[in-house]
Amino acid sequence: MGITRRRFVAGLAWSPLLTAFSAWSAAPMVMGFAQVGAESEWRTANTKSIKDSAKKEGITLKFADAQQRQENQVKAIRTFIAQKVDVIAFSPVVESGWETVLREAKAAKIPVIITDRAVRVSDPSLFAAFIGSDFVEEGRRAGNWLLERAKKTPNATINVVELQGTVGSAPAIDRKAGFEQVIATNPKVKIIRSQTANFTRAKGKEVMEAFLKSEGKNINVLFAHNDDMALGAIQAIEEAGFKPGVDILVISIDGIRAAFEAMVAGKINVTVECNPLLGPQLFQVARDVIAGKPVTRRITISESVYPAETASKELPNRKYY
Ligand code: GYE
Repeated sequence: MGITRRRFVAGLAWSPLLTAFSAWSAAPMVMGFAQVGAESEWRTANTKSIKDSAKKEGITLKFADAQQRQENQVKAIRTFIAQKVDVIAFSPVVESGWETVLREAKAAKIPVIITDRAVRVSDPSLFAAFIGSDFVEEGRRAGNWLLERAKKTPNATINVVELQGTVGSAPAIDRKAGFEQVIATNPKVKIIRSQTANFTRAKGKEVMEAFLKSEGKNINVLFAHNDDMALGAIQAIEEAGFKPGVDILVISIDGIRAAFEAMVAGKINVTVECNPLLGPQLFQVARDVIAGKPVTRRITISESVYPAETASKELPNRKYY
């Protein structure tokens, strides 16, 4: 098929149709994508969105799963450079430490698109665009929900325990900052314990167990940086004999299907949406970057807040697993 097509193109060399035709016959775009890992259902939905969109668009996708380790991502990016892919995209596990490998991509003239999590680099020309959510805003939204809720008990102190995402990752840093910024306006609301649980269910359960052991009844609210950690923590709360959603309010982020189910069951009070379905936009931007068209450098996704009262109505519409 390839040979026949090439001969046909050669025969058309004189034709004014050649330009249009060669666009059709050009090899499909090859993208190397270095994913964070498979730590959460958000991530599973994100990976599926990217793989499905690549297939739909006829793009050759080289996909690497870094298992939450930066060194694996760096290795994958170097492999993509050696393979001379057309474009590299990745979701950086942590914010810093990317300058060297991004300079290597630049030297090889391979454009880089960052998705989901941001990078901190001193030279903005090291990547072409960023597509993802405003994590600070997500943290603020979580904090605002709590301040509204706190109005019901104006004299009570509200002790919050926080399950942070991966240390050094943009969503962990930003969600914490946004949440703290908002709750700082109410001196009754205090974070009494805060620790990472690496965005996973297993760790969420483990760290919550430790919080419960040391703080017990003092805990009024759990703020988890993602739904998976909240779901793990809910198990710990139940095993300790408390009612999640009632004895301990549960606030989380992402909006995966399982969180909606937990809200319907009364175990999560609110989830702040973070949309993982970035595939279609990623390939649109990749095409524009390769074609040399100007692109928006920071493309943010619009998202909502879903309190438990909206959960049963919203559940059938949920797409993030
Ligand atoms: O919230 C979490 C995942 O980077 C936005 O990573 C993403 C976060 C998401 O593991 O569930």
